[in-house]
Amino acid sequence: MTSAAKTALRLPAPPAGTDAFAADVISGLTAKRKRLPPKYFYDAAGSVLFERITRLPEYYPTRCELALLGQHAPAMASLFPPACALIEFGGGSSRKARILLGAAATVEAYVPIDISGDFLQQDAALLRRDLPRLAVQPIVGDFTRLPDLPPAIAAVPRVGFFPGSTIGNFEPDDAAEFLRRAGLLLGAGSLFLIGVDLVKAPEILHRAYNDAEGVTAKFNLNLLARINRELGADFDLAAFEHQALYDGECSRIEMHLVSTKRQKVGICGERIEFRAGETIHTENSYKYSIESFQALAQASGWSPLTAWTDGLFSVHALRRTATDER
Ligand code: AVJ
Repeated sequence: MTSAAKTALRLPAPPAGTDAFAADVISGLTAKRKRLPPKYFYDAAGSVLFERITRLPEYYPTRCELALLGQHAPAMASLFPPACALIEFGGGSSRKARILLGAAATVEAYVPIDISGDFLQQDAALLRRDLPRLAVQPIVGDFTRLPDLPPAIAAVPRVGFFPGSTIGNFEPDDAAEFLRRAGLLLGAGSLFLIGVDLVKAPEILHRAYNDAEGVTAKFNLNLLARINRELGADFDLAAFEHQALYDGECSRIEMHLVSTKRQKVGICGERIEFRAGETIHTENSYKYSIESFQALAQASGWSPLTAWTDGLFSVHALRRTATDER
């Protein structure tokens, strides 16, 4: 087909959300230091790969958090106000919330907020089947934008739940801003349970993000595969390598995709040039000490109540002390 014939063809409208994705990809890849937002890891293929990561022997956070929730759910539940709503930010599945719900029988409503609509509805149906007295009211949306809560729970005290150390993906200033805004959403006196990965020996961190089986590498490279699939780009996946390194100064794991040669990539009519060795920064995963996270929370309108830890991971209970309202 000639290129004139190609352009004459009517292309189907891009799926909803593609414009924002394309805009973020172009702005990230035309920046001086190339970067891509980690929220785009989680398409269907990326979610399956992340699920595999959580079961890797080297990736301790999920196992540790599940064990902490299992052990301390009664203590956590004892902090819940009676007849409350549990609001989960970006959980993906209700696996962790179910542990809390099992220990806190008086929770009336469960409101998971996630961008993956299909998954959210499927999971909600299973939860309704298992816990028929619980009102399950999922919100499809970007949890970082803190959408309005369902009117049915307007008068119900809320408990926030933000597991998985996803808060580590934010820059510390943005994490503080998120905590402040989540406080406005959850309301005066509310409780917040947050999973936070801890600073530890760099070798343990390095192994967790450079697993022997190469699942994390596939997860990272899937971002380029997704850009090829959804935006019609021509990334050669064989010409990029996974890199994860711990920056002790910033207390963060950085993930990158390294261009193994000088190359050009076409995306949405743009030509993006790569030098040999140039990287795309795809993720930061900040690690905190118990004290550094509590200080961040305190500065963001929350007072630390308890932190449960096994030395590798931590789950924090915070009480809202700020009195400003939405
Ligand atoms: C889901 C953001 C917490 O930072 O450990 C796992 C994502 N990246 N392996 C993390 C991830 C590489 C994960 N979070």
